[in-house]
Amino acid sequence: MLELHQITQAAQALAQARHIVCLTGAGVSAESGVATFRDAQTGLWARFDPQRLASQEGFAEDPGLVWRWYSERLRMVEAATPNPGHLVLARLEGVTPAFTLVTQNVDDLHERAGSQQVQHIHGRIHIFRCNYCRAEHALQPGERTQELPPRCLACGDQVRPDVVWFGEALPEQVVEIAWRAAEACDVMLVVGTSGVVYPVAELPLLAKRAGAVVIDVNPQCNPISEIADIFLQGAGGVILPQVMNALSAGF
Ligand code: BV8
Ligand code: ZN
Repeated sequence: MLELHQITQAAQALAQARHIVCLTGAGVSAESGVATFRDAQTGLWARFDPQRLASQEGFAEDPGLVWRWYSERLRMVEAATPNPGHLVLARLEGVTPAFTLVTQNVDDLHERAGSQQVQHIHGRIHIFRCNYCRAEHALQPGERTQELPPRCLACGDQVRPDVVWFGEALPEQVVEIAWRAAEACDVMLVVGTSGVVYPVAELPLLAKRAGAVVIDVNPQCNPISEIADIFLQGAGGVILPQVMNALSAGF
C-alpha cells in the first residue's frame, strides 16, 4: 500500500534534481483509454500476438492484417485525450533545469499534453514510411481504411507506420540522447512500463548505477520496481498529481 512519506520522498528527490529523465510506457496512456501493449489484444485482436504483428515477419505474412491493426490503434489514439499523468509530466518539464522525456509509446499524447521535447524511442504511429526505401508517405484520403497497406510513390513497396518493430534497430539519435541522459541524470522517473522490452528496459539500471535515484510508478510490481529506490504503486494518473501537489506545496 502506498505511504504518504513515499510521495514526499519522491517529491523531494524531484525538487532537488538538476536533471530528470522520465521514461514512460503504455501504462501512462492507459487512463486515456489507449490499451497497453500487452493487453491491446482486447476483443477481435485477442487471438493475435502483438509481438508477431509488430514485426517484419508478421507484416510479410499478412500485410493487410498488420495494416488494419495499426489503423485501429491509430483511431484509438486519435479518440483519446491526455490524462492527468501526461499533464503533470509536461509541467515537470517546465520547472526542471534539465528534463529528458523518453517514451516507448508511439502515441502523441505527451505532445498533446504540452511536453515540448519528446524522444520517441520506439517510433510514432501517426507517421508513415515505405518499408523498403523509408521515404515518408503522406496518407491519401481513404488509404487508412483500405484492406492493404498503400504503395510507396517513390519505389512501389509497401507503406507501414514509422514505429520500431521487434528485431528492428532503435533510432540512433534517440538512443544517443536517451543513454547519455540516463548516465547524467539525478533522478529517473519511470511511469507505466512492464520493463520487459530491450534495450530500453536497461535504462533504469544504467541510471541507478550512474548514481541516480530511480522512482517507479506502476500499479504492479515489475522488474523496474524491484531495483527502484522509490516504488509508488498505483496508477500514473492518480500518483503523479499527488507527487506534483507535494512538490508545489514544498512537501
Ligand atoms: C532490437 C513499437 C536489435 C511497435 C515496440 C530475448 C531476451 C531479451 C531481448 C530479446 C530477446 N529476444 C528478442 C529480444 C529483443 C526484443 C525484446 O526486447 N523482446 C522482448 C519482448 C523479449 N527487442 C527488440 O526487438 C528491439 N530491437 O533489439 O533490435 C537490433 C540491433 C541492431 C540492428 C538490428 C536489430 C525493438 C523493441 C521495440 C519493439 N516495438 N513498440 C508498436 O507499438 O506496435 S515495443 C512495445 O512494448 C511497446 O511499444 C512498448 O514500447 C514496449 C513495452 O511495453 P510497455 O510500454 O511496457 O507496455 P506493456 O503493455 O508491456 O506494460 C504496460 C505497463 O503499464 C504494465 O507494467 C502495467 O502494470 C502498467 N500500467 C497499467 N495501467 C497503468 C500502468 N502504469 C501506470 N498507470 C496506469 N494507469
Ligand atoms: Zn519506397
